[in-house]
Amino acid sequence: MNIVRSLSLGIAAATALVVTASAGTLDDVKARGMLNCGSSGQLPGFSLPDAQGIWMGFDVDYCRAVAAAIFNDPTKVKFVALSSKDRFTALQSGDIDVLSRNTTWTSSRDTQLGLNFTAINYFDGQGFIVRKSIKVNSALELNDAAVCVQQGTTTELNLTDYFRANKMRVKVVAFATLDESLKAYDTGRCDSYTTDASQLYSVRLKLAKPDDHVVLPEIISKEPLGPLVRHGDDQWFDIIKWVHFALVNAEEFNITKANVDEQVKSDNPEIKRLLGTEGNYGEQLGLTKDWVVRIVKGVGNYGEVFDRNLGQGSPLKIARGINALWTKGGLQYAPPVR
Ligand SMILES: N[C@@H](CCC(=O)N[C@@H](CS)C(=O)NCC(=O)O)C(=O)O
Repeated sequence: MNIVRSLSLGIAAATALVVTASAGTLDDVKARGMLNCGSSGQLPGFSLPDAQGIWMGFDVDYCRAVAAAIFNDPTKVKFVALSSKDRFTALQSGDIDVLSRNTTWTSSRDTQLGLNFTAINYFDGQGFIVRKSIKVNSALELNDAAVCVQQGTTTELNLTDYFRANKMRVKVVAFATLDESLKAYDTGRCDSYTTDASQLYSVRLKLAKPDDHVVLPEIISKEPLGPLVRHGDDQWFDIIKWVHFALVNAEEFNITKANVDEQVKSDNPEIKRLLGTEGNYGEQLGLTKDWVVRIVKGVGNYGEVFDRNLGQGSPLKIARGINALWTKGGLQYAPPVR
């Protein structure tokens, strides 16, 4: 594979190894008593072990939600830290059951890796961070800038595309790990660091002096993020997809961690179907009737997961923006349970 092609996929060496899952991931996970979940482990708000080594974050909570649905226990997850470059091979090889790691859904990744994107749980877009001291207010003022970026990401190609489209020159300074690329930016080797906007808020917290930096207003790409599974196991694909839809539907019907026990008594037919007091929709997925009750008790609804990790209840304070529910003018919309 030539460099341009691998850059355009953002998938590096992962195409070399495409293994199709045998059906039965759910059975394997149950037999193991544990979900194997791949995530970054480096990004506050998305996935980061705390001082006790307990993984926390938005991507982490998606795996906890899956474990809650299967085991009625959100702690039954083994997290595997994966860099941008290694993430797809870990899923292809079966080291993990699901990849929940700030990963952008693109056509090439969806068709060339033997993997399936399940849903978009965060609508993101690429941005730039700069030191306030360089007095730049727009990405269009970055002509001739040195920009730090991480390899194996969609970020690399977007960066060169953007500068070319705007007839500007850029010096791309790419590293394999987040630590290296961020350090290079923090120590002044680069004028800017670029990644998905959500992650800019996250990595900013890792800089020596976060307040000395500003995120520029331009969003230069679409980065729809979501979890992935291997090809070849439609039941597992359905489960990961519907865990996301359950979280979003629970928010839409105002079912929260605090009120779910009350909501189970609701007469509203849509709530009854969602919480399993009517029908057998959980069983149709290979789970139990109360799968959504388990999820919400384990991690809360989509809005609670967002607020706690990324939103107002977190140090990142990211606005819901286009990740608001469709009923509030956003893009988060889940098909109905029926
Ligand atoms: N969404 C983009 C970028 C994702 C990405 O890997 N971003 C880097 C830069 S913030 C990252 O997560 N690094 C953390 C790590 O390697 O553990 C993609 O899917 O390619």
